[in-house]
Amino acid sequence: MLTIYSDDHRLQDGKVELEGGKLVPCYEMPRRADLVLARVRDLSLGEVVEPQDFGVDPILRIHDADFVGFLRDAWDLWTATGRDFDALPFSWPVHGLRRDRVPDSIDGKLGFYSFDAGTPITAGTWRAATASVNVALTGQRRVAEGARAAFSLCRPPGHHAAAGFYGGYCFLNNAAIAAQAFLDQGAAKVAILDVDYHHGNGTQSIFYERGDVFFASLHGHPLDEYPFFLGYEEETGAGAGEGCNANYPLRWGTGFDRWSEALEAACKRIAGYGADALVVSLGVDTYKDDPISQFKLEEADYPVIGRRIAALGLPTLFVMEGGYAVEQIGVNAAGVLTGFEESA
Ligand code: SP5
Ligand code: ZN
Repeated sequence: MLTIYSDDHRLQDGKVELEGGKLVPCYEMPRRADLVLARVRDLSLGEVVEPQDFGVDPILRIHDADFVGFLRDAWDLWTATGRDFDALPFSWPVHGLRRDRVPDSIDGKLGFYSFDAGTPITAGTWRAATASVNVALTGQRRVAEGARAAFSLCRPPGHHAAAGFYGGYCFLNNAAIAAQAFLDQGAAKVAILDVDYHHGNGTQSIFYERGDVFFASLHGHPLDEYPFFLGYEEETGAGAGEGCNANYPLRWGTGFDRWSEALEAACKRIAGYGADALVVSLGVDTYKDDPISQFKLEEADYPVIGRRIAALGLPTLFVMEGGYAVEQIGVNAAGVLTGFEESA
C-alpha cells in the first residue's frame, strides 16, 4: 500500500494541554507520526511519497472561510500581543452567550473558533495542518485514479474539526476534505468509517444533513468520554441526510468482542449504503494501554479490523487520526493496513 507522508507535521509541536486540572505535555506529538512512518518502512508496506500541494480550495469546500482565515492568521495575531508561547483558549460562547459577533481580540477569537483547551495553536500550526490536508488529498487522488487503497499518514489529525471550529488536537478535517474531493471528482456517494476511540464530532456535523456521505463512528460513549456533547446512537442524520449517520457509542472498558460486533454492524450499514469510495478515520487510541482512553483492544485485534474493512471491497483511503500509546502506535496502525492488504 502506498503511504503519503510529509515532514511538515513536525511544525505542530505543542507544549501543553489542559487535562485533569493541570497543564500537561501534549499527547499529540511529532513522535507519533515518526513511529508510524518507521513501522511502515520496517514492514516494507509500500512506497512512501510526499504530498502534492492542492491549495486552499478543497479546504474551503468543507470549512467556513472566516474560520480558515482565523487559523491562517491566529499565530500572528497572538504574537502581536507580545506572547510567544502556545496559544490556548479559555472562554467559549456556550448557550446563552452571543455567537453573532466575532471578537477583535485574539483571546476572544480563540474561544469563538474552538471547543476545548487541549489544542494549542503554535507558530507552525497552519503549515502543519495544511500539509496534513495535502497528505489526505494526495492519497485521495491516488485512490480516485484507481489504487485499491492508500494510507495518508496525516498529522495533525482532523476528525474533531468542524466547519467552523477546531479542537481535539484537530484543526482541519482531513477525512471530510478527502471525502468531498471524491464527490467533486465524480463519486456519487462516499462512506466514512471512524474507528478512532473518540467520536468524530467534526465529521458528523459537517455531513449531518447530507445524503451523499454516510458517516459511521465507533467511540467512547458521550456519557463517559470526550468530546461529550455529540455521538449518541439516536443521531441518525437530518433532512437529506436522515439515515446517513450511524453512531456506536461504547462504554469504558469495552474489549474487542463487543467492539468488533459494533464494527460488524457499522460495516453492514456501509455495505447497504452503496458508496463508491470509503474513507477510514484510522485512530488506534482504542488500544488497551492508551494513556487517555478506556477501551481494551490488543495488538492482534488491529489486523482483524483491516481484514473486515477490506471485505467491503471498496476503494479505500486510510487517514491517520489518534493514538497516544506512542511506542505502540506504529505497530497498531500498520497492523490495520497489513490486515487489509492480506485480504484485499
Ligand atoms: C484525534 C484525537 O484522538 N483527539 C483526542 C482529543 C482528546 N482530548 C481530550 C483528552 C482528555 C483526556 N482525559 C483522560 C484522563 C486520563 N488521564
Ligand atoms: Zn481519538
